[in-house]
Amino acid sequence: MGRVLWRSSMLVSVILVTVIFQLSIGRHEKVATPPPLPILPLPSYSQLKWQQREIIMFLHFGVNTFSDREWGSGHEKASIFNPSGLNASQWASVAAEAGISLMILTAKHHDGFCLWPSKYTPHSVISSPWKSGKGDVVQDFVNAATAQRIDVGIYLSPWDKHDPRYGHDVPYNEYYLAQLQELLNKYQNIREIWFDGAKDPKAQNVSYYFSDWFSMVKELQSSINIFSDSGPDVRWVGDETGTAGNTCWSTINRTSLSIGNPDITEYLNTGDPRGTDWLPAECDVSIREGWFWHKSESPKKLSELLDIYYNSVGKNCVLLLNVPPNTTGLISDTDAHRLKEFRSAINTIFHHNLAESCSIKVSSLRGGKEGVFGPENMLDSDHLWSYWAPMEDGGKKEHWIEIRSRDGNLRFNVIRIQEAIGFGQRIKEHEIYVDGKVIINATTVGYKRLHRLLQDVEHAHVVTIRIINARGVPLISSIGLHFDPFWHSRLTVPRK
Ligand code: FUL
Repeated sequence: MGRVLWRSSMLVSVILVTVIFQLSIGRHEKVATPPPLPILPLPSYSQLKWQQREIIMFLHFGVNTFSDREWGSGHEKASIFNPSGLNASQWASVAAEAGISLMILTAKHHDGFCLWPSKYTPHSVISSPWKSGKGDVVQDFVNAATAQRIDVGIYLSPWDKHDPRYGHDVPYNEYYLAQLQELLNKYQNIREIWFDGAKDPKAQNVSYYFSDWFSMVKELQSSINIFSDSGPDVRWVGDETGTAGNTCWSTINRTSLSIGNPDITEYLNTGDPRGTDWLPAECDVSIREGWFWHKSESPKKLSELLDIYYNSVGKNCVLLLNVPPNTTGLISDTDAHRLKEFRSAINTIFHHNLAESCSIKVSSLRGGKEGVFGPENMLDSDHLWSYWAPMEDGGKKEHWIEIRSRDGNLRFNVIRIQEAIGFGQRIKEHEIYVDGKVIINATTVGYKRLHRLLQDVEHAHVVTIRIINARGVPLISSIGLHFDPFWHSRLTVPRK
């Protein structure tokens, strides 16, 4: 009762203050209604940039490429690292053609071999025959990516099976920190750093000084995103299949997370609507079965990559797709070709938005018809700061968007909804109706939610999106009705 009274008196005072304000600025001057208050937690500038990338590329490369293994023993001879035609520009061209804006390289994997000439260990390119020990893969990678205007990231495995300091807390942490400083001082503008929680349970015990590592990273490069099971900027999604939860919050409680803890994978997969930290999920998966290149493996089919896309990017995550260079030091033609097909399929699906030729009605408008929060904002190319905002309602009313076809002939099989996450992730539950019949009953939306329908919708008149539960008024930055021709053919063409 007290709460209801408090709410009504708040509403009355908001209306009063608004009226007084309008009177005080005079009748002829128009000022815009300000945006609504955000709902915390919010993404940082770097997290927002990361989210908009949608697909990023992982490159697993190192001694495993030559030993045909996934996890090296740590006893590999540096002499096996000898790519006959390494050309990082080819990696960057493949990425650029696939519309990728960030590439992450395994500077050191669990085997401990370093792809750059580290002064803290001889177990690196220095001791390899490649370029007579004078090469630096990380430098080549950074140069090539930069030339294509692609950003770079680095993976530095905490688990090190080679270094004798591993197993001794202080010496190993000193070594690890020294390498972090070496990398982040030498190679500038690193946008993501990957701290992998993987480790054989039988491996030696060592405490990683994460707080020291993270502080050092932020000290050296301020616009970097730190990835680990527990962030602090990007979290692991909890599996390596490229699949986020059907419910996927970018919010979570960091205090409930720890790195390398197998018991938290489900929590990582779904996030937490009550989470106090903005920590969006990244879905890492390889284009092939393994993370490293193996002659015996081939890339996934286009239909599998599209499934992954819908299950990651389509569920509010960023897809980190691994494309491993081969023993020559190049991305194999088969993989490059598949990646190109993948990008072109995504472009084909989302290039045309049927909603653009429809009339859009909404349940209410913040600031009324004169305001700047109209439904047209959901059809422009700004998917963050231009959005439809309904009237504030104290959380009581239902909000809806009605997409009405002008000729009653809508044909689509994908529905896209995007929230203006700059104001916090809000939607808890939504439903979609086609001509009055419910076809989707789902939970979160976030930066992007894609519903790929089991059956094509044909000859539809009206599509209604109802937001039935949210952490505040929903703010929708974009909507789309699309037709995915690959999905359709997947149902009819038998899988090879
Ligand atoms: C895992 C590692 O063990 C794999 O080798 C790979 O690097 C993958 C991305 O993370 O945890």
